[in-house]
Amino acid sequence: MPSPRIYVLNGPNLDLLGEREPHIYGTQTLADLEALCRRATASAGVELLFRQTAAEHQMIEWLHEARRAAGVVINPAGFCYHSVPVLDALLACECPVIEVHISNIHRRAEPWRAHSLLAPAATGMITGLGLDGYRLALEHLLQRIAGSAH
Ligand code: CA2
Repeated sequence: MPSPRIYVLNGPNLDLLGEREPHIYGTQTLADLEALCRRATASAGVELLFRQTAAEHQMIEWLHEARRAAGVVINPAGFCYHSVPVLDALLACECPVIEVHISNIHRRAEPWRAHSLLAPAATGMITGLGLDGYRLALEHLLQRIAGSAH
């Protein structure tokens, strides 16, 4: 049997993690985030696909690929404020989807950041816990996978 697949998908500008706005997004880089996600899943017998893109079509293709995966963790970044195509791709996912934001989108200086267009397509959302939000999302997915195995 192939290992269950978990996708961790990151949207536009998250490749700048650790380089700018450390007071909001911290000092760790995208590579550090990938390492954290790999550590979180290392002994669980799952395949982790960790990706980042600024291209909407690419994100949609990855979501199509992930439709029947074991789970998706997505930080859609700016896509969550305007992308109906990403929303539709998320709605087509048959697996649990956890939307993660590093910052607390409800506490940001710009009130518009609080409203994610994608939230109705998510199983749950973690916002404001920094990179730890990804670890918690992965832990949750691993528990669901373990629970569905018996
Ligand atoms: O808090 C988050 O994770 C966000 O999804 C990040 C998005 C922002 O538009 C959302 O409101 C909240 C922006 C990502 C920009 O990422 C940067 C990271 C480091 C330095 C500069 C930008």
